[in-house]
Amino acid sequence: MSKRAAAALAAGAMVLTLTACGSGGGGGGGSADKGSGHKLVLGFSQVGAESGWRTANTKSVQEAAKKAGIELKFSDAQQKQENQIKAIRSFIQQKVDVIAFSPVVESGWDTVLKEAKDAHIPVVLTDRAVDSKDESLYASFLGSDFVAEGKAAGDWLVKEYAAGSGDVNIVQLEGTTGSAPANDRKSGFADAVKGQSRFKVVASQTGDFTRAKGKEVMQAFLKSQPKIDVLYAHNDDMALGAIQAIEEAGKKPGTDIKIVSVDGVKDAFTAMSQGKINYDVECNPLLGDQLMDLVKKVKAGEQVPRRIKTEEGTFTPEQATAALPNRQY
Ligand code: GYE
Repeated sequence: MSKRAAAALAAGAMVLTLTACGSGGGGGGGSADKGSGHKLVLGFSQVGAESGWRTANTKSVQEAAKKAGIELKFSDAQQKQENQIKAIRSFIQQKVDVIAFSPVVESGWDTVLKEAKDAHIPVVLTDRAVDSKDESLYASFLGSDFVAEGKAAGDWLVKEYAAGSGDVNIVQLEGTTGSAPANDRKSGFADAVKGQSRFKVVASQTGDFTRAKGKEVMQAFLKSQPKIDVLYAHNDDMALGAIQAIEEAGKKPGTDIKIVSVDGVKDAFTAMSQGKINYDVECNPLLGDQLMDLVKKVKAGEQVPRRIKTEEGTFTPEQATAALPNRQY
């Protein structure tokens, strides 16, 4: 039986018990709801397991749910929107208390979000945003400012080349097509170099946030582009894949081709300490505790902010090397 139905039954049973005066028509038969200790049930649809960032994020969510005493129904969408839509519909059917999800792409959510709303199940967005115009379709969005991240990467580049005046040829490895971090990291970066025609993005293609695709696309860039000065990768995993491609092509990553990336995962910090990545913009995956807090508040009907931004920094190789021993992800 669903929690909600069980709760309704239990409430009905209480009224019955009162009128029937101790006839003991208990409504609690076999349900996990013990007395008043109803465990909040959260349905969580994760993007996939495409990157080190994602693995850390999943772990954070799972650990935080346990700590908060929340029953987590976890579903991995393997980077496919249709899987997420299916998972959300299944959560609705199971009548979970709250649904949280990290949308693979930004668009195409209105129908399923409307279904959740009609079922009176609040939805919290975590990590990635949707482009729905109707703000009543979700309670809050917890995650990073991806435009600011892209801007920070571009600002670094402008400073790095401040002394020269020649053209700077940039190749860009984009995240998953249509995803909020790919869209925003691209536009934030473009904004930072806008109006300075010497910064030329000579090739830009998706690497789907994975090492394998990052490597594959970088190999193609190396073949098609006669001169590459800089690689801007929308995440560390693609940068790490690209580093392999660059090395296999007999070039030195970080020297022959400068690399600026986003995330700040441990493996990237290691690469930075070896001089292979020049700058990394942090994106914090440890959202679990904040998410559970938000979920509880939403369920309790408390007012929550529509947008909660994650705090994050940037790292030079020296800073990354110093942070490496204590890096959690
Ligand atoms: O940067 C990337 C992951 O949505 C912020 O998704 C997240 C991004 C992260 O695959 O590594």
